[in-house]
Amino acid sequence: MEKAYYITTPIYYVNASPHIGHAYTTIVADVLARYHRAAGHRTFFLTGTDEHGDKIAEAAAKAGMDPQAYTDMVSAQFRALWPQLNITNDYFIRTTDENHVRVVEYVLRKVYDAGEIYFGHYEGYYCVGCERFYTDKELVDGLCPDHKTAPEFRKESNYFFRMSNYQDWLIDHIKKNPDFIRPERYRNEVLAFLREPLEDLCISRPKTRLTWGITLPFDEAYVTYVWFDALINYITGIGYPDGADFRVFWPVAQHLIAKDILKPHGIYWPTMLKAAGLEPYAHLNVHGYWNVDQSKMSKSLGNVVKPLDLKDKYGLDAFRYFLLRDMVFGLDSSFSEEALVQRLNSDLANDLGNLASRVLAMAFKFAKGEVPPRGAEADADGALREGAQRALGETRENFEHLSLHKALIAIWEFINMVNRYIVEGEPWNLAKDPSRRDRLDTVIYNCLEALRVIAVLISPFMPGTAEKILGALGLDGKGVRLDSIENWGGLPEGNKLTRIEALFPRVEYVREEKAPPERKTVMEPVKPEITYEDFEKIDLRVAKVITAEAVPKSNKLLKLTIDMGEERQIVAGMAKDYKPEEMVGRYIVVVANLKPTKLMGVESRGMLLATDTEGGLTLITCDRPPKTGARVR
Ligand code: ME8
Repeated sequence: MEKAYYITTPIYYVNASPHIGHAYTTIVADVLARYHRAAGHRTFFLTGTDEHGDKIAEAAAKAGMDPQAYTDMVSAQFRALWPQLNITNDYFIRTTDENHVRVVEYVLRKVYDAGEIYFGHYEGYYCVGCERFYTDKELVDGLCPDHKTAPEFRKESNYFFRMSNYQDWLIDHIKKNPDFIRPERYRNEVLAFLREPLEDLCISRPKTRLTWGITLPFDEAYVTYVWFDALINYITGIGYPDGADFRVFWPVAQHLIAKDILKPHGIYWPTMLKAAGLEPYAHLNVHGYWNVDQSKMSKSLGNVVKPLDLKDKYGLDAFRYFLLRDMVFGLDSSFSEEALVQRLNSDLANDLGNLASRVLAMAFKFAKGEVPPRGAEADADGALREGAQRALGETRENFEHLSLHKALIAIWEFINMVNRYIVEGEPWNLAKDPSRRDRLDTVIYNCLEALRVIAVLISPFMPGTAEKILGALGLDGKGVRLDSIENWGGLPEGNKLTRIEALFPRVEYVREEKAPPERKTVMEPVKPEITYEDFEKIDLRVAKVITAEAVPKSNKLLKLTIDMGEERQIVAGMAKDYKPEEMVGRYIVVVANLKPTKLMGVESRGMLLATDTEGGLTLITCDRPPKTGARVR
C-alpha cells in the first residue's frame, strides 16, 4: 500500500499579523511535506487560522470591527502570506468555516452522549493571551509565564470534559509510544505534568460573557471553549467523519507546534480524541522559540520580525535556509539578521552558488553547453558517487528524526566534496591535453550529475533554487523524486544546458543604527514626606576617592577607598560608567551612616550618590573643592 503522510501546523490566532515564528513552523511543515512528496508518499499538509474566543473578540473590538469582518481580514493575510513563502499546503482551514462548526458540534454531541461532559462550577485564574486557566503552581510570581501578565480571576458555571478519566490511559499511551511526543524533553514535560492529578477541562463559556464561538449543541446559552473548537480542525481538515481522506491520513497524523502550546496538544487533544472514540495522532513534534534579544517574539513586546521584510531583502530561499539551518529542532534559537547574512555569504554564495556557477561555466567552456558523455570511472569518481549516497542516506535518516539542520549539514558535506573534486580533478589542465578528452568529459559529467543530486536534496528546503539548478541542467524542476538520485548517472548525456545568473549574490551586512530611544524626562514619583528629624538621621558627607578597582567577577561594581576625614571602603555600582582610574581624585557625596553590607563578598561602609543622564550614571559631586569629611547640608 502507498505510504501516507499527514502534517499540520497550529492554526494561528488572527489577533496579530504573521511573524517569523509562524513562518518557521509553516516552513518546517512545508519542508516535511515536500520531502515526503519527493519520497513518493501520499501527502496532506494542513494549515489555517483559529478565529473564535475572547482573545479574537477583544482584538476585533479594539480594531472597531465586527468579529467576522475582522477575522476575514486577518485570516486573508495569513492565507496570502503562505504562497509568497512557497508554502504548499493542501488545504487552509478556518474555524469559522461552516463544515468545521458542524464537526465541532458533532464531536461535542458524541462526547456529551457518552456521559463525558457535565455541568459544574469553576473558579480560577484565566490568561486571555493563552485562552486557558492556570493553576497557582503554574503561575510565576502570580503572572502568566508566557505573557508575563496578571491573569483574570473568573468564577463561572460551565460545562466540563471529564479529562481526569483519561489520565492513566494517556500516561500509558505515552510510555508505550516513546515517539508519541518528541523530542524527548517535551515528552518528559508532559509526563511530569501528568504526575499531578489531572483536572477536568472547562469547555464552555457563557454567552452572557462571550458570544464569539460555536454554540454548544446541548445548551444554547453557552459557546465552546476555543481550544476544544480549535484542536478539532486537525480532523475537520481531512474530512472527518465520513471523508475518504480521513481514513487514509488520520492514522499517520503528525502535528507540528512550538512549546507554548504543548499542554493543549499533549494533554487535551489526545484525551478528547479518546473520549470521542478516535485513535490519537501518531506524533506531536515540538520545536523551541525564535527569540529576539532574549525574549520570545511577540506583538506585545514589540520585537516582531516580519518574514516578508527578510524575504524581500535577502531572497526567499536564503531566508528559508537560515531558519532551517540555524535552529536545532526542539531548542530555542536567537534570531539575528547578521547571522542570516553570514550564512547567506558562506553556505549559499560561497559553497553552493559558486559551485553551480563554476560547474556550468566549465561545461560551457569545455563541453559546448551540453552534458558530455560519461567515460571510464576513476577512484575519485567512485568516492564522489559514494558521497552522494551518503548525503542521501543521512538526509533520509535525519528527516525521520526531524533533524533538519543535520540533513543540511550532510548535504553541505557533499557540496564541499564536489568543490574538492573539481580542484583535484583539474579540468582546466585536462583541457590543455587533447589525449585526455575522455577524462575531461567524465569529470564534467560527474560535476553536473552532482549538481543534480544536490538540487534534488535541497529541493524540500529551497525549492526555487532547486528548480533553477535543475532547469539549467535541462531537467524539469517540478515533481522532484528522491529515488531519482539513488543511482548515479540519472542525468541524460547530451542534455542542453542553460546559463543562469548567480544563485546567491553576496550581500553586505549593514548594521542599522538604532535611533536612540526617545527620552522623556519622567519624574519618578516623589517619596512620602519625612520630617526634618528624619532627614537629620541621614549623615551625608563629602569624601575624596583615593583608590578604585574593579570587584572581581562583577561588571558593575567598583571597590573604592575614600577619605572622609577617616579612611573607608565602599562598593559602588559605577563600573559601567566610570573606569577605576577616572574615579580616583574625585569628590563624591556619601551616605556615611548606612549600615555596613557586603556586595559580591566585599564590605561596603557607605553609599555614594549618583544620578541618571542620557548616557548612563553620573556622580553627584561638588562645584568647588570641598573640605573632605564635611557634612552635606
Ligand atoms: O497558539 N518561535 O496560535 P498562535 C517559534 N491558535 N514559533 C512561534 C513563535 C516563536 N517566537 N511564536 C509563534 C495558537 N510561533 C493557537 C493554536 S492549534 C489547534 C491552535 C508559532 O497564533 C509556533 O508554531 O499563538 C506556535 O506554537 C504557534 O506559532 C502559536 O501560534
